[in-house]
Amino acid sequence: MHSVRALMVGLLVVVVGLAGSACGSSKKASGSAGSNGTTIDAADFAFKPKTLTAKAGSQVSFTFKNTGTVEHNFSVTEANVSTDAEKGASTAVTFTAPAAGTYEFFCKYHKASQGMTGTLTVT
Ligand SMILES: [Cu+2]
Repeated sequence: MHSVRALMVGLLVVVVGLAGSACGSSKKASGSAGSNGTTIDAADFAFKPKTLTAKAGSQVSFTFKNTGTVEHNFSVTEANVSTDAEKGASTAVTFTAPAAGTYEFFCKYHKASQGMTGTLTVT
């Protein structure tokens, strides 16, 4: 009797433990905008997410994915980065974060016409 009860409690701990870890990992996967290893989507005509954060001088790398129907671009003037992605294509973007401050990232093709921009915050 006693051992059955102990087993039940043990199972409950395992189930709760699994649920807890599954929840934690899914949280991690969705990520906060701008963490290395994340993805920035470019649709017609907006970035998703529209914010990116990084530490000054650190290497920023992410997957730039064009989910739109026309070519898009990811540029940060101050970081000397300008990367194109054809429609439906994904490309790796890597650059060194500039000094602390707030910068604009943008699609050079649709910034002026569609306001396709986002904000890079460097701390
Ligand atoms: Cu664009």
